[in-house]
Amino acid sequence: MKTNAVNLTETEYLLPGNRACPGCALSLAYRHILKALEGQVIVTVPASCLTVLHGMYPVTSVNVPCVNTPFPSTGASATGLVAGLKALGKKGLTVLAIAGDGGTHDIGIQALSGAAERQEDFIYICYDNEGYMNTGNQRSGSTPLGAISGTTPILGKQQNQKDMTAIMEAHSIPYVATANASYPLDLYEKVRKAKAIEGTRFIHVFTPCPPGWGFPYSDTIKIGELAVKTGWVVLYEVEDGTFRLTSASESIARRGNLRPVRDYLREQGRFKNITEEQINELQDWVNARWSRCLDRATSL
Ligand SMILES: Cc1ncc(C[n+]2csc(CCOP(=O)(O)OP(=O)(O)O)c2C)c(N)n1
Ligand code: SF4
Repeated sequence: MKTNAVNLTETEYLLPGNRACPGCALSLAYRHILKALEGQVIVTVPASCLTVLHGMYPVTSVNVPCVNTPFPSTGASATGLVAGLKALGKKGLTVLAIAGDGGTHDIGIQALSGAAERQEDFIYICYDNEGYMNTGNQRSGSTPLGAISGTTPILGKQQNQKDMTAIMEAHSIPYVATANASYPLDLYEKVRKAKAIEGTRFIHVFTPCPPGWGFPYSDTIKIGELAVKTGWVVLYEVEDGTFRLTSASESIARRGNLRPVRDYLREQGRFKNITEEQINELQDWVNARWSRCLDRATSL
């Protein structure tokens, strides 16, 4: 049965009163990720906004066990947790490694790539707020072309983001998927699916960040939806090599009408100095990826 707002589990693992900013998409995504894992999970997380959300000892807003790991080591930490559970003969627990884009695309890529190549048995979720937000919005390998950040002031970043999901797919792991906090049920179902699969599973979750991206706290859901409606984010999964568009991306593919990427960019202060040339470059990038996705979506 498909998950909907009525049959979604009511149990909460992310409790009220966490330390994330108002309107943070990470809180919404994390809430649904933990619901999907039903508390049967050990989380490992490097320094990030998520560690801030978890809280400072002796208080925490999360009622699942969690290991804080050094920034480059999330894949290694998850590998060790899986080995430890096996040595203890403990079954039925999922190891969840979850890190930001800085901790995934850049600093944690080596440990993650090694673990995926060894087919270690854990779920890795990258929540992507397209910058090192916890330390004041420095540019990361996921910050887009033209975006202003703490380390790309005035002119914005001069390179576009790297496609981490494609990099993970190239590791031939059994499950990779993209998701978006504005589509929490799609995210929930992908985590449920990943939970039932053995081996390294990777989910990339788009999580808009109001203060870092320069939009009002009340617009988080709208920004996430616009990302999908313009093709900036494509919702899909690849299970054992089979590609499938999901949720709103699948509906758009059937109707065939992406909105211009300009509609997404103009809502955010970080793109206030973007040039026409850069907008055209981003539109070409979006178009090229969308047509690759349509070519792969055999079920359409
Ligand atoms: C080795 C190391 N370098 C730098 C830091 C400082 N630091 C802590 S959190 C953070 C930003 C993390 O960015 P990201 O992984 O994208 O997660 P986000 O903060 O955006 O949630 C940085 C640079 C650190 N803790 N360890
Ligand atoms: S800085 Fe951004 S990602 Fe971090 S807690 Fe605030 S809204 Fe969330």
